[in-house]
Amino acid sequence: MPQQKTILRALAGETLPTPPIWMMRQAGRYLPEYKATRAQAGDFLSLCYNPELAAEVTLQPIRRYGFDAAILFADILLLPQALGADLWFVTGEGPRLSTITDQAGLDKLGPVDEIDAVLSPVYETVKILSRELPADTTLIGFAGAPWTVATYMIAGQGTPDQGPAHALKNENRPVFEALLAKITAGTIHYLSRQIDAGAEVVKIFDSWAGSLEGKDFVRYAIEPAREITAALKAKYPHIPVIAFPRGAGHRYEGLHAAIGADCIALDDGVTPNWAAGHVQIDGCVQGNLASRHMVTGGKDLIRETRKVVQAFSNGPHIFNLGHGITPDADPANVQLMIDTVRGI
Ligand code: 1CP
Repeated sequence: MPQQKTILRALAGETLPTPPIWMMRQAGRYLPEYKATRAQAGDFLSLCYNPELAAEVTLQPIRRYGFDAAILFADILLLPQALGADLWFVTGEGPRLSTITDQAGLDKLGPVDEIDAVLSPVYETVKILSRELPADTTLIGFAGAPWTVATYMIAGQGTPDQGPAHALKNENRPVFEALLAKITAGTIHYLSRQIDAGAEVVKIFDSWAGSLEGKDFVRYAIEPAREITAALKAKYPHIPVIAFPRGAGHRYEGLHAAIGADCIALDDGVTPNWAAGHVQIDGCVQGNLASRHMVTGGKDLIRETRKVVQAFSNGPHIFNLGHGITPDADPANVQLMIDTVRGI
């Protein structure tokens, strides 16, 4: 049967007259309706583990803007929690986790095949969404990439330079690599269950890939993403994979083949013209308008949005931001971006 959903067509390599659109963090604090539902849930984690409310916040930006894809509302840090790490969120600061710095910490984690005991509400959210989404909207499941997830599990919080994770990598490589292997196995299991529940595409977020240098980038960013993609493709050959090694810079070149992904998501550290010539020539790309335009709006937003659309117009492209939309964004600027992409 020919594929009708625009996102799936772009992921299959089709060049469309208008790129399909969605936005990283499209369900989030810039939307008043998100804040209301989050308040109803009590806190962020309760929202993630409440299938009805998590489905509701996933649907909010679809109702408001008619995006071509919905992304499951959850967080990359639910997997560490399911593996046995303590996880909590400090209001106004962000996530906190118990830390892993040695073999003893690693040994405290539970087996991969027991993560569903914690994660089953997430699969329930996916099931609700696959029933309730409009027929032309694609449902994207996701997980963090092993390196990015490890940076939080090692440091116990977000870090500007991923210092603690680099330190463990350099000082105790066996423990570091065993942790990455565990997260990789957990991610394959977690994404498989999301697909079983109805996710039509999966995305692997490697937000901190850019801080890996030289061989480390290959070993700890490309290789785990390749392994996850290969395992999923063996079981679900028809499910497209989007890889997002944020901050890869010129190393974005060749990543479709190196990872085996159907789409490479680009941050705004590379220009659309460069990426069209060096990355999109190998397949679908996603991105890469700078998120700040959702705050600043106006003529700059229109000009830069057109630049992205124009640069990628000769190949498969999914319009997106270079990173997540921020809480201080103006919802009206999102509409202006969509209207500009769609030529309204
Ligand atoms: O207070 C709130 O309501 C929490 C804000 C928030 C939201 C809306 C967090 C905390 N996570 C999320 C949802 C989320 N996180 C989604 C849902 C789907 C959507 O995009 O709409 C997704 C895909 C993520 C992924 C995620 N979580 C990443 C990878 C992408 C990225 O932004 O780089 C990362 C690094 C996280 C960790 C995380 N979760 C939340 C915060 C504030 C952070 C970053 C913490 C830090 O580094 O300090």
